[in-house]
Amino acid sequence: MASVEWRSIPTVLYPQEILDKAFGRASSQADLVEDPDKYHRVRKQMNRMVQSACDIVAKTLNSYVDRWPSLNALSEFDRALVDAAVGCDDYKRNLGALQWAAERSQRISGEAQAKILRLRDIDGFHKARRHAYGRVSSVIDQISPQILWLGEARDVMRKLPSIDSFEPCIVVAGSPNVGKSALISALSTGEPQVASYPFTTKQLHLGHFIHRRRVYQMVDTPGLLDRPMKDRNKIEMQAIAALEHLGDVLLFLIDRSEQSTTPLSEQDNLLQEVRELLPGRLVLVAETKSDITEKSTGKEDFRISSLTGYGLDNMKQSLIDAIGADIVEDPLSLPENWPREDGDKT
Ligand SMILES: Nc1nc2c(ncn2[C@@H]2O[C@H](COP(=O)(O)OP(=O)(O)OP(=O)(O)O)[C@@H](O)[C@H]2O)c(=O)[nH]1
Ligand SMILES: [Mg+2]
Repeated sequence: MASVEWRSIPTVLYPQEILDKAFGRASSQADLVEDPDKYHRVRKQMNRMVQSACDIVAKTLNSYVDRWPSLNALSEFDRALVDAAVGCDDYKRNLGALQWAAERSQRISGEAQAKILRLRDIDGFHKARRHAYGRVSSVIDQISPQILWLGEARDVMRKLPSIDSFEPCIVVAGSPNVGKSALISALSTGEPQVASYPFTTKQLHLGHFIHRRRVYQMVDTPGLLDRPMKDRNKIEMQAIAALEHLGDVLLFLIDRSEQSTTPLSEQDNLLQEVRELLPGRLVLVAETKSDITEKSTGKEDFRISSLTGYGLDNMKQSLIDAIGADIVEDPLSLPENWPREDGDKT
């Protein structure tokens, strides 16, 4: 499964905009109708107007349904993010309402066209068209709260991190200011992406490096795994729980430098909490900012500096080994010394 491109969720038009677009295009369609006989012309025009207006309404609504990620197809992490960000139930219900309205609109179109077919006077054609427009407007009116909800949800979801759940992922945690973002930048090929978790104001960084054609993603956890869990609200806990489904290894950073804004004892407690929160998860610990700390205490798995690059290559290799994504043999590659078919067959 590739990552969900949250950024490409389409803009949702306002209810009135949807109607304006539909009626506007329908009018220009009617203008194209040519028939010297007024009776037939008007009949065709009214027919065309109803048909294209309803069509555009239905197509617009269905395009949202189609282009919004389907919850069932999401990874557990992404689903948990959507749930924490906007609520999965509302998400489903509101998209469902659009689908309903699209179907209604098609039905209204069919009914109006059948009616115009039966009518025998110009006035009747106009009336049938107006009636159909009225019905479509009232359908859009009815789902207007749902449309507005989706518009707002889109703005929230656009900022979610896009993580490919089928590629390795390193989750980087630790108290505020320990150097999480700096490390992701230092290890990243290119500029890290900036995203956000639901309901934290802090921006998270999403970086990656490539090793043997695999993309190793690194994701930041500011505002999530950076302070005691006891005073967390439900939604924050949910976002944290989402991390259970993400990542192959958790890299916990400890800052022993003078610069540290969190006492060491608190950082240790947090590490303990994180371990308990994500049981079964491989946790590796790195001491950061080695350029400004005293000699290694030897307590952590790694000692690094994102500033000077000290220890980074070594840690990166250990992470790759720990994840073990390489171990799976590429089924397309042949072992060395494999006899070639075009070789000597004599
Ligand atoms: N000397 C030194 N400073 C570092 C190093 N890594 C990060 N810093 C500094 O530490 C401060 C915090 O770094 P960030 O990477 O923003 O820390 P963070 O953990 O992402 O912080 P939050 O996102 O607020 O939780 C910045 O001023 C960095 O310049 C390092 O290896 N050496
Ligand atoms: Mg940061």
